[in-house]
Parts: sequence; C-alpha cells; structure tokens
Amino acid sequence: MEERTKALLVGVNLNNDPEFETALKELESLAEACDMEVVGVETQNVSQINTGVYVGTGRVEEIKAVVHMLEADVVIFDNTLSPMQLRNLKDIIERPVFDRTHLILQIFSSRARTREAQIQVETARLQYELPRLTGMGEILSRQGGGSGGLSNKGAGEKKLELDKRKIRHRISELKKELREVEKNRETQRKRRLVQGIPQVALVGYTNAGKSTLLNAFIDKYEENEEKKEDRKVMAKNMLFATLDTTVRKIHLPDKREFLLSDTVGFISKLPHNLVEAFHSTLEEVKYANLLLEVVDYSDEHYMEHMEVTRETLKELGANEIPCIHVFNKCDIAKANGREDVPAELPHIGKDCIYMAAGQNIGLEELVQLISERIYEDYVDCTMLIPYTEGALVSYFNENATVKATEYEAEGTKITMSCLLKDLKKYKQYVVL
Ligand SMILES: Nc1nc2c(ncn2[C@@H]2O[C@H](COP(=O)(O)OP(=O)(O)OP(=O)(O)O)[C@@H](O)[C@H]2O)c(=O)[nH]1
Ligand SMILES: [Mg+2]
Repeated sequence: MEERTKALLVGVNLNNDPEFETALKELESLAEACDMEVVGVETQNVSQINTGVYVGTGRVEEIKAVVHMLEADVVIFDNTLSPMQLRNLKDIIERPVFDRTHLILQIFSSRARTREAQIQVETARLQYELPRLTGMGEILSRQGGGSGGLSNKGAGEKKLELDKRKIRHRISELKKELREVEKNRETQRKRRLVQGIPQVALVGYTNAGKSTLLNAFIDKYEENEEKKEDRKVMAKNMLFATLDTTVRKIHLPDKREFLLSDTVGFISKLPHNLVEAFHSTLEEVKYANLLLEVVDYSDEHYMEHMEVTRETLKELGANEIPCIHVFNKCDIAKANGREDVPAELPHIGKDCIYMAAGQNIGLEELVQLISERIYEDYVDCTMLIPYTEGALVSYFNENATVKATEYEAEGTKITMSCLLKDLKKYKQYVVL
C-alpha cells in the first residue's frame, strides 16, 4: 500500500471559541478524506492573531520541532491563512503549510468526475490561488531598496503579473465553458418542467445520509431489478462523498412520480469561492418544489449543522422553498441513549420525520409527507384564454402540465394540470 502523507494539524483557538473542538475534529475528517494520516494535533489559545505567522513566533518554532519529531510531511491549519502567513510559516517550518480551504479544495479536485464539477472546482482553486501567487517578484521586492534591486524587482514583478494574467484568462475561459454546460442543464431542467414532474432536492450537511436516502428510494421503488444497481449513487462514511448532482425519477406505486436530486453536502466555513463556483451544481436545489433537509440526528452538533445548511441555502437563494426536515440516523442516536429520540420510529412531526434511511426505517412515511406537499396544489382544468392574453398561455406552458392546446375563435383553449392558486387567480377563463 502506498504510504499516506503524514499531517500535523494546528488549531488556534481565538478567544475561547465554543466551536473550537468540533471544528478541529472536522479538520481531522477532512484530512482523512484527503487520504492523509493525522500524526498529531497542536492547539493554542490566543486572544489576537499574529499577522505575520498567525500563531506567536515562539510557537512556530515549537511546531517546527513537533513536525520533526513526528516526521510530519505537511502542516495544516484549521483557520484561513493570509498569503503572507502561509509563506512565512512555510519558510520557518520548512514543510508545505496548508489551511482548511486548501484541504476542501483538494478533496473536491480529487472527487470531481463530471466536466461540470471539474470546471467548478478548478475555477474555485484558481480564485483561491490568485492572491496567494508568489513569484520571484515578491522575493525580490522584499529585498527592494538595495543597490541593483530596482531593476530585478521590475523583472520579477513582470513575471508575477504575467502569471496572474494567465490565471485570470484561464478563469474567464472556464467560466465561458461553464456557461455552455449550464445551458445544457437549463435545457434539461426546462424539459422536466414542461413534463410537470415535481422536483424534490436532498440537501444538508455532508455525511448526513442524503445519498443513502436516494438509494433507499431506488431500492424500494425501482421496478426494474436489473437497473437498480446502476441507478444508485455512492454513499460512504466520509466527508464529501458526493460532488456531482444526480437526478433520479422515483415512481410511486400509485403511478405518481417525482424527481429526486442528490447533490454536494454543505460544511461549516465552506470556502466562499466554492459556494460560488458550485452554483451550477446547486442549481437543482434552487428550482426544486420541495427540499428534504437531511440531518444526521446522531451527531450531537446537529443543530449547528442545520444552521450551516440554513445559511448556505440563503446564500443560494433557496431559503424560501418549502422544506421537510429529515432527522436521519435515529437508530444510532437511540443506541447512544439520547433522550430526545422518539420512542417509536419512525415518528412524524410538523414538517419533519425522525427516521433511519440506512436501516430502511421511515421511507413510506416520508413518501407520504412528500406526496402531501407536492401533489396537493395541482388540479386538472380547462381554460379558454383570449388571444390578447398570450403571455398567460406562455406562463401555463412553463408552469403547468399542458395536456392539450386548441385554437378556437375566442382564444386558446388549454387542458392542463395547474396550480390551485393559478386556477383561483384566473377562474374567469375556466370552461367546463
Ligand atoms: N446507522 C445509520 N447509518 C446511516 C444512516 N443513513 C446513512 N448512514 C451512513 O452514513 C454515512 C454517510 O451517508 P451518505 O449517504 O454517504 O451521506 P451524504 O449525506 O450523501 O454525504 P456526502 O455525499 O458526503 O455529503 C454512510 O456510511 C451511511 O451508511 C442511518 O439511518 N443509520
Ligand atoms: Mg452523498
């Protein structure tokens, strides 16, 4: 087996942050997801960040000694380091120094499979690297002022500028390519919309059980035994197992169907570049009729995870979409003796369900909840819309399932399944 990179983690606790320990544990999982072996964890409490080396200068020397003792290959800080801090730390410790953002980007890079995910990750990575780019220019400019420094400085800075320009050019190329891919996705989405199938999106913190839930649905409702395994997605006990969006049609026994999408999970302090870059993958979420927020209820920090999810959804502009909270992994929470787990599983509450997707507990009940939400609003009707109201016909073509269109003397007659609220709003056009 190939030897794994040995990592020393460093956590700096600024002003007794109550989330400190949790964040550090998560950093450990991130390092493991990056295929690294964590050989040690160093922590320090500080009340002020050192602009030069983040921790105090004396502390950096100590870290250097620990690195040598544990034979660590890399050092990873939990916090976001400035370009200057990164460079200074690297110079003193004499090992590659990374921060949390770098680690997340690394995981995303190695997992991106589709072209879309690859473009998004590369864009985020370049955006992260751009200000951290240190060419000869900076080294020389630090020496600037001395004799002859001036002309060298000019050459070095030129090279750095050139590199930066190249990166900016690459970013704009990637963005262009992404727009093409997005167009494709948009077409697919429009097609689905025209088909009028309700769209449900799985969202939530990474490792909550979103993919497991999608697979459980496929297991239960996919009739074609041969296709079953192909239609499943990867579900694994690791952070960011899923990076791409997968959409599956779920056929219910009553012949109704809906689309279920599984996508990348969220994490606290998800680098802003990534959220921005992943907008296209997360588009499915924005256009969903209903969100299923999967929560790992066995994790004692589930409330913080929900807060992160709430914030990320807001950032995406998806915070107004109706949502069912799926409190998952209740089997583990129960086994751990947690008192806030309902005695009987599954348990249905207001807009929520306590279940265990991994144990097949609560699937039917969840489907029931989903059905109540997504099908309640649609009604079959026929309207005769005057030709002067052409925009309304287009509206229904986009937002309803139009089954037949006829052009009569008085206007366009459409037979469709539309939203109840639209039926009420345009009731003057309804024909029997
Ligand atoms: N015991 C138990 N384990 C579960 C349950 N649901 C999911 N798991 C396990 O939790 C781990 C993570 O599940 P995933 O479905 O990959 O989680 P995810 O939300 O898709 O995670 P990312 O794709 O990484 O964001 C897997 O090892 C699952 O087997 C459950 O109800 N009970
Ligand atoms: Mg997943």
